[in-house]
Amino acid sequence: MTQHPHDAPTGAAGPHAGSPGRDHGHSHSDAFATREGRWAQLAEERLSLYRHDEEIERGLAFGLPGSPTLVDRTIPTFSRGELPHFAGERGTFLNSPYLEDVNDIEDAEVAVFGAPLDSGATYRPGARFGPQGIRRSTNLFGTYCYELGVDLREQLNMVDIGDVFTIPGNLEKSFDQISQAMAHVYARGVFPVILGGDHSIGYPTIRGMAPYVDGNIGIIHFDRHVDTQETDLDERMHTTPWFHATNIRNAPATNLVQIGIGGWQSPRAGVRVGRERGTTVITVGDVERVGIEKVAEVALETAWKDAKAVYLSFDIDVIDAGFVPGTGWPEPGGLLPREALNLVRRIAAPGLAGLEVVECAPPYDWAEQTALLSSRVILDSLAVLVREGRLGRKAAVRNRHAWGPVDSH
Ligand SMILES: [Mn+2]
Repeated sequence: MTQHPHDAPTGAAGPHAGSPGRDHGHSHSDAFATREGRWAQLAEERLSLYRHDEEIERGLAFGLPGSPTLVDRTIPTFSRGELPHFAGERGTFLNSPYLEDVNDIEDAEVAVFGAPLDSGATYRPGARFGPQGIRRSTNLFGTYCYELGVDLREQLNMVDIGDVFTIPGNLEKSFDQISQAMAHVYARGVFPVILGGDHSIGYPTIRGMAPYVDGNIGIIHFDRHVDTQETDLDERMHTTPWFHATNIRNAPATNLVQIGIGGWQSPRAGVRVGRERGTTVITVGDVERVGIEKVAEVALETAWKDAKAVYLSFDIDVIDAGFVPGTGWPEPGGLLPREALNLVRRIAAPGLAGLEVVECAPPYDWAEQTALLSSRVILDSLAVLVREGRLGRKAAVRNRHAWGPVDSH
């Protein structure tokens, strides 16, 4: 990675890889000393403040210095940059830089984009507002995560490239638009993060990246529903993405792992397809019985078997309906948020090729809780990818307002 003097080193340095600083304190056992809480206290010290300081300088230049009565001279007159979190509509995912000209995408390492589509919904619509709701929910997050020991603003060259122009009256044209967008990002070596949209987008996203993967793609799919039937209500809907995605030559069903499946919304047609094609289904009961660590291990083993890339498709309805009212098919009895985030962190660790979070429908949401959890799935995945050294290595060359590592001059 390009290393700026102010940049913190990244790399496989999680709490379970050992304590970054030798802690020979006597009040706790060694095991306690290597725990996450202590590890993170030490890890924070190594994170740079370079992008933070740069943002404050820019804020003062563009937003004018604050009034003379303010003691904190980093505060501008007009809010620019991160603070305060309640001021204005920040607009992009986590307030990351907006990239208007997508021809410049190669300058970034990660591109976030929305696929605002709910024409594939067979029950509640509203996921077309998902990208908007997810972005807005990130207004209350900072760029630093305590227990993951990562600051995305300092470590990850991420941009928000806005939304795909979907065609609400025509799913197939929308799929074509989404595949074309995905191909544009993925073919240029940029890591895609897609804000859904209903789950029908799972097919066009895989279709867009597949030609650029030199080998098989494994898919790790979190959902209460299998989504493997061929059609629903006579069309390719949000209940059908994996039937069509696993018809793609290098996205075999045997590399499809489905976690959190269960409940009373399972069309039997999809179950038959999964049985015939050999998908791997892990229920919420399986997660309870064998535990998160083992489930993550099995999922990774299956998805990565003879594969070159693994893609994460996360349907927010995999989480118990009590936590995610704002979704197209709420299903009680799903994963707890803590379980889901723990699983996602383990699944991201060996590396991902991209990820999507789908089925967040803000019109049914309360207090932004579904959008907040959707954002957490993305943020936690990215932070783990950075911490493990899978992302966070590419410095921007052209973007003056970029995040992430800085080229050594
Ligand atoms: Mn679902």
